[in-house]
Amino acid sequence: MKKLFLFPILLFALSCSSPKEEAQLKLWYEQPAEKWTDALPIGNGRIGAMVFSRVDTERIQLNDESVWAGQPIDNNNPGARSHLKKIQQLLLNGKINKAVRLSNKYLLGTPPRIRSYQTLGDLYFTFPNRGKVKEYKRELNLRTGIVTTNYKIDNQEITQKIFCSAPDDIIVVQLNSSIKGGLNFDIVLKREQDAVIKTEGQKTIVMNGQIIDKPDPLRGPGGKHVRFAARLVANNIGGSISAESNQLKVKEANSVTIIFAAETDYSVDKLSFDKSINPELVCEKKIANTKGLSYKNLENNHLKEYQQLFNRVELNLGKCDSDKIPTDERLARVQKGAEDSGLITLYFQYGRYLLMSSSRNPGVLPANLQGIWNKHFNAPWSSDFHTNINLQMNYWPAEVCNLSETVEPLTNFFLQIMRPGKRTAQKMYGARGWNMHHVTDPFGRTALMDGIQWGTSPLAGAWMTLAFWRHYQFTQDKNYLKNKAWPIMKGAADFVLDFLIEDNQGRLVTAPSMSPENSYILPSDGKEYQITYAATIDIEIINELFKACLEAGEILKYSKDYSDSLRKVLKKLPPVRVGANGTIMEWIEDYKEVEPGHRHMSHLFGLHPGTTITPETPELFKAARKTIERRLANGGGHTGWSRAWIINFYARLLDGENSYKHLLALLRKSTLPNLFDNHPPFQIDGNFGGTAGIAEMLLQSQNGEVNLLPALPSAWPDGEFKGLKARGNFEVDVKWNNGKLKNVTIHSLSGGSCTLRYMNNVKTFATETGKVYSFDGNLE
Ligand code: FUC
Repeated sequence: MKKLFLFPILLFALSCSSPKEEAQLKLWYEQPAEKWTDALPIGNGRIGAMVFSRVDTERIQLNDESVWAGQPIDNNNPGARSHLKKIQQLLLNGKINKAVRLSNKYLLGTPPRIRSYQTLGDLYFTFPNRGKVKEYKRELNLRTGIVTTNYKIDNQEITQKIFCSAPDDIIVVQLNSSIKGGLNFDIVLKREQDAVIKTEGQKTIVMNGQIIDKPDPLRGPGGKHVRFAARLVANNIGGSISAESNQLKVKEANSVTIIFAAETDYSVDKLSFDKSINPELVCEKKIANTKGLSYKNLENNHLKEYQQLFNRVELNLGKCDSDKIPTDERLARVQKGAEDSGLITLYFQYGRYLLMSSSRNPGVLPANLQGIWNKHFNAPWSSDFHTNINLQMNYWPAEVCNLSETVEPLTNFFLQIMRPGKRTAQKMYGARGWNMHHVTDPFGRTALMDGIQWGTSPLAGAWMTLAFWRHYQFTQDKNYLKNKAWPIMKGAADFVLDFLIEDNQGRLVTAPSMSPENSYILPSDGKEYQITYAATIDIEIINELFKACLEAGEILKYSKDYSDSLRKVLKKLPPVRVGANGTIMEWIEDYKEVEPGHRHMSHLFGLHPGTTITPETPELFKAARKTIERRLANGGGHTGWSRAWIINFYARLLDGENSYKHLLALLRKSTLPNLFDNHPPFQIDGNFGGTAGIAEMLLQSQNGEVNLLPALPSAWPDGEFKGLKARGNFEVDVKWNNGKLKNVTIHSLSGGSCTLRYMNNVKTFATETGKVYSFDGNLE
């Protein structure tokens, strides 16, 4: 039995490791999407859709990034500041029970929750009963960002193409029939609540809506909130289109092109609705702008912008015959035990695609827990911005995968979040600067939310700022550093400076604090708690943030007194320590954890995404490995994002075999047929964390060196990448054979010194902007 089972798998694995050839980069299927997680996503960073490619009734589920329930309110608990000292003293003195009681009453936000990101609605094409469908195929081509559906009915061939254009900010669908007059269908736009849908003239459907929130003591007062609109225009070649009972009827057309626009009155600058925006007019304008442009013109506009970003990176992990197998079957084979390096390449490039499609201009909000793709009115975790790992993880692949532009919406959002964040710092903690907790929405709620056991992460904002520092490190854009990153970083550091208090041993500590979202057992009463003071992650975040501020301060020639004040504080922080069982201590005391297999591994922040646990700190480096092993031995890595984090951890431990093992586990246990990450349910952070992990295995640059193939697994003996980025603004191309570096080319985009490392071989050389430097496997 066993032998029989293994034989085809072995064959399959072998066929994937022969010489290289450009991968197809297509997700493709031989049947329409049944479930939402079979459908294929498109997006331009602001609007997007899930395409089902169905034959009887095509469904295109629509999203606009700012269709959110809720409104701006100040939900900081008014009792926080006056009770903070008391709570801090209780925590320092081990009176946790009392501290919990007071925190529930005086720290938890009022109201304590946010509302949900919502679907925009659905577009349907309903066809009359037709004959038997043959030769069905649907695909998402990552090289073009276009979803194509093809099938035959009798002698007629139908083709549907759909893409979401960033330059024109519209969705474009084209249907073609190989037989003249062969298209007969109805076009229907729907939304189950808060919207009115009508036709206008004979070829246009208009949706106008406004989210009506009911009063909810947990989420805030009710009212009429975000206004939204959508507009679609259908144009035919041959036949006719007419309006009838809020739908469009296509009769005997050869070809139909549909242009769809959507808009809300949300303004990121205001973190609120802006009543001066008329979403209906904006949609009209966007559609009017396409006047005179053919489908081909629109497709060309899209391709020009899309490919300029997408084509920057090539990855090849070995030729893969399995490109000839539909993606769902391919995934199923891997889930049964096969290995498929081509599927990993596809997963990697899909991660880049998803980030571009959910976070780029014209988008103004960062990618949320589901990117921009959400069919719910009340989504799991509100499809929100979770800042105790998830939003951070979304942006891990951005820089290294040569998609720096995707960080723009995140930066601009956080430049605004600083305002309510400042209020929270002041009102809750009496501190300067700004802070937030573990969750926020587009209206910028920054108070402590959900419950003190989930939300007591006053340094979540400080963690977020590292994405902006990283953006500078990779792009060397000093203007960005000065005008955008620095104000956010400095604001977070100012908060930390004021928030820290002295503990009974004279160390500077954070209080309240927690290790997201784990609990410990307090020895004195044997009970389980979450809140404490100076959880290890806080210390690691401060180390990282201050290190970044010191470097940034030097570049910007910021005041020396300020840098000195940071250095002084760094010296008084408690050290990150190793506990009795050889793992990194998760809390300030060597407490026993309630869930040793917890999905969060926050005390490993210093290893990844942080940069303070390295081979140069051998004791912590060793303990970090033990920490992961203990989590894994107790069921860790069970959510998609948690598994993705483990890939990155092992890459930082320079352990390619274990990175690879968990990459396979991500595909085997946490990946849906459309290659969306499965938390469960669908949550996009695992896609982004997995993509970053693959890059991290091939190239690292966090500690002053460009480390080539630092965690290459034996499963990828031959391969090549082009266009990955390293800190210092270097573009890196690498080829390897038989598991060994063959050659490397560095494109220096900002000049400066470059230090290359391959295993124990290190080479430093000066570079000039725009010049290219090539070396062989010995770095000669
Ligand atoms: C964190 C995680 C959960 C989930 C949620 C959105 O709180 O602990 O697993 O991913 O975010």
